[in-house]
Formats: sequence, C-alpha cells, structure tokens
Amino acid sequence: MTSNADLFERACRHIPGGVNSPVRAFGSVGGTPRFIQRAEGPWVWDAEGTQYIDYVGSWGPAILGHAHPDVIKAVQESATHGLSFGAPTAGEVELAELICQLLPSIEKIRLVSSGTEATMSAIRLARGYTGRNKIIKFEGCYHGHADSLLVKAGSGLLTFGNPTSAGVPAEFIQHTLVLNFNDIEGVKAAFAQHADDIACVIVEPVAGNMNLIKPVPGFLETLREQCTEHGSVLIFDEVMTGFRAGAKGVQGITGIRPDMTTLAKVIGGGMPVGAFGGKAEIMDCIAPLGSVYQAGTLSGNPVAVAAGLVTLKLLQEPGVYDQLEKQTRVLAEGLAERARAAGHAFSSDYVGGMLGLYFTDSVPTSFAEVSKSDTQKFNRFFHGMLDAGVYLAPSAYEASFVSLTHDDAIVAQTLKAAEQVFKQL
Ligand code: KE4
Repeated sequence: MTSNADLFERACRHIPGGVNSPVRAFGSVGGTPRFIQRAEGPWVWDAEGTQYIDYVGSWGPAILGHAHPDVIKAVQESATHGLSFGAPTAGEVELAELICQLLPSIEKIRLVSSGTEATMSAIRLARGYTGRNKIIKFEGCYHGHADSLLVKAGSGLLTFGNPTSAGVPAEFIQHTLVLNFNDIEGVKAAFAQHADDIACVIVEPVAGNMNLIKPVPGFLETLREQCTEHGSVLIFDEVMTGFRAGAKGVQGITGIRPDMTTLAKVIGGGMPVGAFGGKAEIMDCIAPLGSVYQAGTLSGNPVAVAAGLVTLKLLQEPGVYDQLEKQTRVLAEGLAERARAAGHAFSSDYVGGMLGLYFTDSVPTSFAEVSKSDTQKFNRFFHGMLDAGVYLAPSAYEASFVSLTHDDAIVAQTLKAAEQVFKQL
C-alpha cells in the first residue's frame, strides 16, 4: 500500500503542487493531501485505507452520495456504446429539455465541460449580445479561471491569498468592475457611473467561494432592477448552487429570474458537464446561429450526460430537498451548539445541501466580514476532524457539502467527533 505522503511526493515531481486543482493541495490548512482511492455514499477512503465521512462531495456534484448505483449503471451502459462521437446525441436533447423544464428562466441551453467554460462563454455571449465591454463581479465570488474573471476572486485564489491571478494582462481585466457582495448602494453607484456600458453582472446568488455568504434582502433584487433598467444581462452563476441550494437553485428560492444561468457540478453527477443558458434571444447569438463563437470537442459528452440525467431525475423524487436541507440544518446547528459550549466564537449557516462554518461570533454577510474569521483555528479544527475521520473542505473559504446519504447516524457521528475536537482546540 502506498501512503498519501509517498503519493504526494511522487505527484509533486510531475504535477505542479502535486494536484490538478489548487484547493486540493491542503495549502492553507497544511499537512498532506489525502489521495482518495474510492468513495461510496457519504464516505471516501484514502490510499492508506482510512475512511472518512466526506463533506467535500467533489465540491458539490456528489449530492446523491458517492457512486450511486443508478448513476454508475448509467455510465457503464453508456460507455459500452462508445465514449464520444463529436456528433449530437439524444441524451443531450433530453438533458437540455429537463434543465429548461426545471429552470424556466432557461429557454435555451448550451452544454460544455466545466463551470469555467460555462461562465467564460456566458460572459462572451453577454458582451456579444449587448455590444458592450464592461462586466461586474463581486469580490470573493469565484466563477472559474477565465482571465476576465480572475479578479479578486474566491475559492483557491482567496485560500492562497492571491485573489487576482498573475499572468492576466491588465488589458484583459480593465473592463472588469469588482464590487462588494451585498453592497446595494455600490451596485447602484456603478450603474450610475457606467450607465449603459455594462454588458452583464455575474453573481453567485448565494456565494459559496468565500465560505457560504447569503444575499441580504434587496441585493439580488437590486441587481435585477439595475440590469433591467440599463439593458445589462444578469447572470446567476449557479454552478455550485444549481440543484444544490434547492430543487430549482437560488432562482427557485428567490423567484428572481436571471437573463442567463451557468451550471455544472450536480448536472454532471460527478462527470464533466457544464452549461450556460437563458433567454432564447440571447442564446441565439451563439454559433452556429449567431456571431458569438463557442465550441467544445467533448461538449455534451454522452457518458457524462448519462450521469447528469440520472442524477437530475433522481433529484425529482418528492421530499428530496426537504430531507437534504434538514440534515444540513441539524449539522449546522449542532456544530454551532457544540462550538459555543466549548467557548469558541463560531457560527454556521446553510442553504439546501450547502454548509458554511465560520470561527466568528455571527454569520458573515460580506467578504470583509468573512475575512475576519479565525482561519488558524479553522485549520486546527479541520485537522482535528480529519484525524477523527471527517473530511471537511480544506479551506476556511469554501463551503462544505451534504449528500442524501448523510443520514442521522452520519450526522450524529460527525457531531460527536466535532464535540471532542472543539474541546481540544
Ligand atoms: P469548474 O471550472 O471548476 O468546473 O467551475 C468553476 C466554478 C464556477 N462557478 C462557481 C460558483 C464555482 O464554485 C466554480 C468552482 N468551484 C470550486 C469550489 N469552490 C471548484 C473546486 C476547485 O477549484 O477544485
């Protein structure tokens, strides 16, 4: 058996940082990343055979629990018919129809292979549709690694303290306006100043890349009003929240209708699927119909689509989201209760199957507030829980994820472990 440390040492010889995505490197929490060998339900096992209750869930896709038998079967069956054709398939039509049915704001949709592709394409489309250049994003929100969005971003950039990436020429981000999440007056001022030169606003309607930060009343409504008034495209980046925060994402919870939505994670069920969609008049500007080019060799890959279709269909079972949010609520409240009983400044929040944990007295509502969290104490908590067999997101600036297999026993086991860890922090 090869140890995690041996694997990491080998990985670092040929893979930058030993990982294929920075946040996996344990860079901010320290220690050796766990090389996961297999996963099932709420559990993962690392290369040393150690079992963990998993709250990363592949950063959102594993909402049914890992290796759901129906999803695995669909992937196996699809693979026996071939892996990729570079031609349209019936599955893509079915997935497009299902997503448009579930999210009425999406009249037409284009499948891609990642969330980054989805947001990059949506931005280009908004610029092509409006003929404008400026885009608005919010500090701490992460929309993937497309150049014009790597400005004061969250997730791995925030985790490593580099919110703006090297290698992006100033010219590429000169049109990116970065505002403060939940700053209603700031949004109004930006539109007043730039009036009709704003192509779009892209926002995580519930932020999940600076830990979990919910919109304050009026914030999303202001984005909707200002975009409508100025002819700008409102893009809800629901890559993380789509079919995770609720049956119809955050747009289903708030009733606010974006002009475009980006999706990934859950819609692929763990396989590479992303998507951008919205009003037909906007989407029809995309090639081959329109002049905004976008393409992808593996877009709508049949094996990936098979996983996504089964995942979304299983999520239509009655009561699924009530159950998911109930488990997440019990966990969030239980953690806060135990942390405070041990004397720690701690708060938690949740929406659907997304969980936010903060070593602060109250739930943050902004990037500035979440930045005051005691990240050193989070790092100690992370490792205490890891040693106790609970794998949380390895960053104080990430949300954690609950699946439908995190039943009462799993939640109770997690809380029992946390109670001991909080006492020793
Ligand atoms: P991907 O390109 O990683 O599929 O999606 C980018 C993306 C876009 N929009 C939102 C709201 C996202 O959360 C993401 C990716 N999320 C991170 C987790 N914080 C992915 C984990 C990683 O980078 O390894």
